Amino acid sequence: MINIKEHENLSILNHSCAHLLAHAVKHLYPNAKFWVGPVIEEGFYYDIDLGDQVITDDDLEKISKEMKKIVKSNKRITRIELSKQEALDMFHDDPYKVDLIENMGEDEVISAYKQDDFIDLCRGPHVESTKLLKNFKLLKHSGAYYKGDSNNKVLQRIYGVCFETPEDLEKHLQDLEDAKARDHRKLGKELDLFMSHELVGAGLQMWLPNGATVRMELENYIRQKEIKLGYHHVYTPSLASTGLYKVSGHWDHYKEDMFPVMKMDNEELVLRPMNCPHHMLIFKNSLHSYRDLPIRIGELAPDFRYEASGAVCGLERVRQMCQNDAHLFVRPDQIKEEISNVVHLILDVYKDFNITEYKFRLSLRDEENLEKYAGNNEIWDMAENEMRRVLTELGYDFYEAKGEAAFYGPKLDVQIKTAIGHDITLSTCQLDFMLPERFDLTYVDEHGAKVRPVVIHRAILGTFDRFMAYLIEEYKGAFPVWLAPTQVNIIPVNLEYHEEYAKEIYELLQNHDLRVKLDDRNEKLGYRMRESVMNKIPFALVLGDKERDQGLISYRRYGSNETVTVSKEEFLTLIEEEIKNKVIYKV
Ligand code: TSB
Ligand code: ZN
Repeated sequence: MINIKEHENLSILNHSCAHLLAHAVKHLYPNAKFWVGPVIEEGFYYDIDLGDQVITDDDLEKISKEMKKIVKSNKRITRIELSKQEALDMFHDDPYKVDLIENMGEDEVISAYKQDDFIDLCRGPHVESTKLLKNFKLLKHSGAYYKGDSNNKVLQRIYGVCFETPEDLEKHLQDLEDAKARDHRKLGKELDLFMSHELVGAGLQMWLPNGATVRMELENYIRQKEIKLGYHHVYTPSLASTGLYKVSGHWDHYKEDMFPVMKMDNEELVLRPMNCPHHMLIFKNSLHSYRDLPIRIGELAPDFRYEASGAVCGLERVRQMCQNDAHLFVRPDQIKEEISNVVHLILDVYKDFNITEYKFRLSLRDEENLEKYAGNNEIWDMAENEMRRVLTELGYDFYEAKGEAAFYGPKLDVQIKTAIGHDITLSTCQLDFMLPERFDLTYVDEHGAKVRPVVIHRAILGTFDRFMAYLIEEYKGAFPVWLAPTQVNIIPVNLEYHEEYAKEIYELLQNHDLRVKLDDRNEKLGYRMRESVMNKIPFALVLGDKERDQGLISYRRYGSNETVTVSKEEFLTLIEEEIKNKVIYKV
């Protein structure tokens, strides 16, 4: 999808369209007052005060019609420049505009744009006539607090988008439809992957058998990879005493994101938001020589974060998650190689899942809010420079983002854009000089002296929750065979004549460790075939007279209308090869 904000012509068009929207609203609701109408990545919106009125879908229709009228009447759009006083006089009956003007400099030239009987403050530029705005669409409406502050009044926000040609608009609307159909929350329901329930609570998802099967495959997959790379896996508890987080610094810098304390007898326990403190104690549990490093402690570990209820989103942002976590304890001279190993692992994994659209983000501290971070400036400068140097030397393209670091150090985050346009972190690799200090971790160097290791925190699949959300959207719910909850659906053409052979094939495939279903319901063949497609099962086997008499298998792949007939052995080889090679069959 196009990023309208970054595209100059489209940005002007959308900005002008926001005025067109306000113009139409003013005609229909003469008492309307206008706050701001910015261009955003997806088009534009305008925040409007309509008194007590709440905009409905019908209102959107009406406004859209009025906008079309103004487009048709071909009004010239002209720029006017005003002094601050002139602007205050002109907009005196609109408190929102007065607020904007009052915040401008005394000597600033204030510009406004006029089209027929409507005038609005704006820097511009704008198109020269309303007739150029005919390819627009109002998309949705919502409430929005004035200035984003929940103590303020709720304004009516109307979203829209505008393009140069009807074809561009059509394509964009189609893209939006496609994105909606891919939304993992919608597919998660349709494919019985996961569910939530208000009695459990917001942001707390339950993985149904289909989703759990995919997750088990993912867990086995990443664990095996890590074992080969010299990781050691552990299990640690999800609860710990508050004392642990006082030592780690979570108490001072991360408390807002944690669930409140549970008091019991003389203990104070909390649900952990991260696994690092437990892993620090595991490292500290034994003596280490410089020859033992790097030590890589991995865990598929549940964490709990108090995400705002408005921010939770399906599996993408949850309050209980399971990280594909590891902490690497390294010598300073091993930092570069170990970060490089982590990035290689990320890229290797992305190849298996065909993840190609991602960006590396170097997440740095926010120098204006230093209280958010542990440690001093000197150590932060050193950590950030080290991370930047390593990434540059390794030749990776990355952009920098201030204020996105963890409280203990800078991160290399791998950012992706979800189907519905969220920018989220999938994988992460973080450089930490703070926790080794706070936990007083040491190893013995070649001279027999005790020295500090450095810690690299990393999550390749991030969390299984978020990774699953991503996969559902990426594959549009049609998982490759190795991940699919059901890999083969066996459909006997006629139960009376073909069920026995269907059962024989069912057992054969089960004995080869395939996930098979036998659809022996007394339903029409076409119905059972359609359902197999709806469930996005990679292989549907249709077994009739020919297959039974000659001992063959006829299969149809998800996404194809072609039926292919092969021997049993050929089918087994085909599917086992696809599983082994993690083939992604493009629909
Ligand atoms: C990598 N201590 C490190 C760890 O060792 C850590 O917790 N890093 S994190 O805070 O960045 O979280 C790791 C990953 O979890 C993120 O990269 C992101 O992919 C995922 N994640 C974070 N918050 C959520 C959430 N609320 N729901 C689902 N996944 C999340
Ligand atoms: Zn960590």
